[in-house]
Amino acid sequence: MTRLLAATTNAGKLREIRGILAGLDLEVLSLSDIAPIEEHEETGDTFEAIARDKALYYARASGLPTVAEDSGLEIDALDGLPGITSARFPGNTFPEKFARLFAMLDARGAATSTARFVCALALAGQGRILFETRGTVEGEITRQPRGTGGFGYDPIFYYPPFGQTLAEIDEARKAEVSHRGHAFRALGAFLRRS
Ligand code: ITT
Repeated sequence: MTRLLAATTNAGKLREIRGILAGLDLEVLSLSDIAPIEEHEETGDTFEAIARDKALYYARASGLPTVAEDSGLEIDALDGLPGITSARFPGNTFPEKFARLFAMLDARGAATSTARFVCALALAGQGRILFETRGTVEGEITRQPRGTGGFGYDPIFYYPPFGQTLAEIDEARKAEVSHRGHAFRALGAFLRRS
């Protein structure tokens, strides 16, 4: 069985990644399964650049084939914010971050907006990038946060085909349509043929 390091410090991401890769003949290790590695500092200015840097950094430090992803929410009426700043967007809690985003929408005279989640994935090993892909899911921002599933911005991300937010559906159903589901299934297909 091949060992693969899923290099993320985000417990929500890790849970989803393990679920999506579950059918493969892979041992998916997390950062807490290996000797401590100093956290990587993100400096890139695109999802792809950050995912590549993270994958190369943790692959070098661990000596393991490593998958990393950089993800976030792009709100069209806010010119793509919070985007690559999604994790560090101001607010101590997600409800505080939501309130700030709603105030920014108000300032632009927008009640709501189309939006998407983006997941840039990079697989690194032998000192180089072996595979890259990007997954997205299109939806709308809802001003009434709903649901307790998922993580992060899921309660304000309304997915029209389901008529629900991504926090109102279970993890398997989210993975069928999500940015991360698309990206990690593409990784699974790559690993199966290589
Ligand atoms: P790692 O870099 O260690 O993987 P992180 O949380 O810092 O963890 P990112 O820099 O990629 O990761 O930031 C992604 C943020 O985007 C994440 O913290 C959430 O706030 C948001 N996000 C990403 N995917 C999401 C999803 O499926 N549902 C809700 N919010 C999501």
